[in-house]
Amino acid sequence: MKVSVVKNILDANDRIALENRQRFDDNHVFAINLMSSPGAGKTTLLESMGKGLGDRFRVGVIEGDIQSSLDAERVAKAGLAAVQIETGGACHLDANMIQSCLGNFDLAALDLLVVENVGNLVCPAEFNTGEHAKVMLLSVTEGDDKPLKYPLMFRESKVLLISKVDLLPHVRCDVELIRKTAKGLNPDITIFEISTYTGQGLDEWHAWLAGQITGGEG
Ligand SMILES: Nc1nc2c(ncn2[C@@H]2O[C@H](COP(=O)(O)OP(=O)(O)O)[C@@H](O)[C@H]2O)c(=O)[nH]1
Ligand SMILES: [Mg+2]
Repeated sequence: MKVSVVKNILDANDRIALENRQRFDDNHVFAINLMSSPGAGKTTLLESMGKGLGDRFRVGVIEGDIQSSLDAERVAKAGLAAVQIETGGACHLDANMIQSCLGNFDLAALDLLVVENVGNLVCPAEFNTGEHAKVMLLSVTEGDDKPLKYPLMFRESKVLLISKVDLLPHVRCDVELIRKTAKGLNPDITIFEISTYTGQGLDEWHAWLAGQITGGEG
């Protein structure tokens, strides 16, 4: 019984996700679902995208947090159109929550929409929000065993950003092992090593995004 209830919820979510996807496609918006555990650097990355992409593309952000509008305020300061969803306890965003706040954007005026999901390495990967790509961060401070412990998110993601590589001299983390394990789970995953503090890897990440926006499905 419990299993079928969960299945019904996921079916309903997928229906709404398809509607969201249609709206993104109709408006030529490339949409990504940005996921990681809390503190891996999602919002800081968005702030840097404001600088690195803001003059070329029009970027909108939906911020998902259990509580507070701090992240939306941060990215708005970086020049991106931002809307905050407070989930009030829910550990992930779903398609319905995204649909509810799409009306806050002029989608026709956007090139890229980024959904910053609630910090959590598990549940967000289970819910499709209608995005074209799931993108995840794993920071080097979290440990190189995480792909094996939380495989779903690595399987679902089109891109893995290994973040905070500036800290590598100070932590024991085998980046090659992360790459190998992630590729083992998902051979097609694209991997970038980034640091928003030093700027390492950001040009490559922005180039990937620009390629998706101009030549991709969005
Ligand atoms: N050393 C280092 N710290 C970072 C980097 N990116 C973000 N941080 C720090 O990590 C903490 C959490 O960042 P935040 O972007 O809020 O993470 P989020 O919870 O995933 O949105 C903050 O103190 C950031 O300054 C990075 O590239 N290198
Ligand atoms: Mg954040």
